[in-house]
Order: sequence, then structure tokens, then C-alpha cells
Amino acid sequence: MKSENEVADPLAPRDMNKPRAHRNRTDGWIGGRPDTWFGHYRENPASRGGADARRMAADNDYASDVAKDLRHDDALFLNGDKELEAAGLTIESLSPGIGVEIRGFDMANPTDAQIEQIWRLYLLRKVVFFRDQGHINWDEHIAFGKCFADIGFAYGRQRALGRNYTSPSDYPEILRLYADESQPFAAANWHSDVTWSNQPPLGSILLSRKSPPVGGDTVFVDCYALWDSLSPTLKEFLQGRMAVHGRGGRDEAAHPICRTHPETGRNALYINPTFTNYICDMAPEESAKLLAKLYAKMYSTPEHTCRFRWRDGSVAMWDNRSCQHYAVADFWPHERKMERVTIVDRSEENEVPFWQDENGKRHFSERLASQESIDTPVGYGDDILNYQNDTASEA
Ligand SMILES: O=C(O)CCC(=O)C(=O)O
Ligand SMILES: [Fe+2]
Repeated sequence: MKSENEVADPLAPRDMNKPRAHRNRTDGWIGGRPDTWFGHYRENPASRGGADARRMAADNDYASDVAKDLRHDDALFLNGDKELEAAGLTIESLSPGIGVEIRGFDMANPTDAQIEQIWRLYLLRKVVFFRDQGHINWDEHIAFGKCFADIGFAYGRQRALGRNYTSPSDYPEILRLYADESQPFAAANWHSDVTWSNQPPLGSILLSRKSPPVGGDTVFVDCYALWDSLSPTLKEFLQGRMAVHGRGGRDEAAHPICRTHPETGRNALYINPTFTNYICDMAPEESAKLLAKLYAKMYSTPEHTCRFRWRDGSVAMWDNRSCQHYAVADFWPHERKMERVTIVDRSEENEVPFWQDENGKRHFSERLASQESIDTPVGYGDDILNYQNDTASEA
């Protein structure tokens, strides 16, 4: 007998390797290597534009409209437009779907028009980059963050810090991530920041004070595209479903797996292998299996990523609601000194993640631990500390 959870099997292989399979599948994975799926040439661009890849395969007029939209977007993200020009900004995309470098302004003295354009690009590109901002001091770094949102502490609302993270004593808003030969560290695990909290920070503004001569890049992945590229069956199975996140094996917050962005209205895949413990309302082994499949899909699609090479004074400003990041830990024994300002939503209503259903109803994340417990850094035992050494991360 089928149990309630066994509706349509979201893990069932669907037509992999069949001729003309692109006509009836859109996910490019399960039951085979995703990168051998020949529909990728159309499917991944479709995901980046939020288009329907199946319909593109069946309807040439629709496909040519999508192509037109993508060409239009590419022209904007490569060349800019009148509004950017009026603000004195030029841009260059790192990849078709995610990441753009913005040039022509000074973080210490941004104009209102520049702030408006930076936010516009931030929402569209999920992460934006600036170069040559090494002259800014902590006050200017904080002031720049305040142009967009409220300033949080290292963990957003939580002030107390864990290992590897320090703040100058009179600047709790500045988080230092310093690594060198004797203090090796990198947040080398896919994540969106602080998802163990039901009030995760909306974004971060990370400045490189000292970049390694080689290595230490940061990779970003577009979580809208990850959501859009799932099969309709899997989307239906996951929509409205929650996953539990936490640190150190604890259950601290339940978040919708399909998270609706409060400003763009787009849906993003909101699970990560750093903090997500399990999917709710599934048997533990089924949840583990599905998470593994999802991660395999999420992190094996270079089409949805961009990779940023740091230089001294470079800045990355990312949106935790629409992308994830991974700091590549290949730079030891070199020095890598980063400083971060964390931004939190001004609106309480938007700060707690939610999934918005087709009737406009918001289904919010839940806090599962006491506020006091959430506000306390996780204590790793000495054994674990020694064993994990450079890998444990809370932010
Ligand atoms: O060091 C980096 O590039 C990113 C570190 C990180 O994960 C963070 O600041 O949230
Ligand atoms: Fe992070």
C-alpha cells in the first residue's frame, strides 16, 4: 500500500537518453549524468529567464520570444542602459545569469542615483562586484550598507560570534574573516548565510583587504535558476514543504524549500548542505536521498554560477535570498583578509523567509529553538573542534 508521502515519485527517472526527450522533461537530471542531457543548450538559458523549457521545445513562437528577451537582458547586462549611464556607471557581466561588476563609483561617496542603480542590479543579478575600494574605512563600509538596509551583526540579528570570526571591539558591525598560514580558514561549503536562524540576513557586503596571490576565489550560484530548472513534479512536491536547518546537529529553524523573494516575487531553492538537516514530513532516509539528489543537481550546473577572482580592495555584495556562495579553500599558505558588513531587512515582514502560494498567502519560516539558544554560538566540543579545525562555519 502506498503511504501518503508516496504520491508521484519525484526521484523516478524520466526519459533520460530517449530520443526527443527534451519535449517532455525539463530537469536534466536523475537517472544519469545531468551534463549529458542535450537539452541543456536550451534548458539552462530558459531557467535563467524563468521561461518554460518544455513550451520552448513545442512552440517556436514562444521560443523566439524567450530568445528575444534573453538577447535584451544580455545587452543590458553587458552594455548597460540610459539609467546606468545617467548615474555614471558602467557594467560587465561575469556570466549570463548571475553576477555583474559595476564600475564608475566610490563606495565612500555614492550618489542617490548610483545607490538606486546598484540595488536594481543587485536584485537582477543576485550578486554585484566592485573593484578598487580598498580606501574605505569601517565607518564608510557601514554607511554604504545603510544606503540599502539596516546593518546587522555577523549573524544578522545575533551579536555573539563563533570561532574564526572576530569583530573589532568598538565595531561589532564589522566581521573580520582573516586567514593565513597559521590560521587556515575558508567558508568552503555551499550555503546562504545564517539559515539556522528564522531571521537570516538579507545580504552581505564583503571587502577584500588582502587577497592571496593565487586562489581564494568565491563562487556564487543562482537559486532562482536552480528552482526553475526542477521538473514540474518535483516543484509540486517541494512547494509549501519545509526543511529544518540548524548548527551543530541542532534543529533551529524550519524554512520553506521554495522561498519567494519579497522584492522580486521570484521563487528560489532554499536548502544548503551546510545548515539543512532534513526535509519535513518525509522518512529520514527518503529525506536524505532527496537532499543528496537536489545537491547533486544544485552544485553540478556551472551554467548557473559565476566565480569571482579577488584583488585587494575588491567587494562582493550578495543577496542571500536569491543565491548561495562558496569560498574556495585553495589559497593556503597565503594570507586572505576579508571584512564584511551584514545587512538585514528594514521590514520585519520581509525578513522572515516565506513561500507565497498562488493565492498570495505567505507561509513563513518558524523558529524551532528558544531565542536565547539561537542567540548563543554553538559550542563545539574540543574533539570536534580539532577534527573540524578549518571547516566549521556559522555564517
Ligand atoms: O570568504 C568568502 O569569500 C565568503 C565568506 C562567507 O561565506 C561569508 O562572508 O558569508
Ligand atoms: Fe557565507
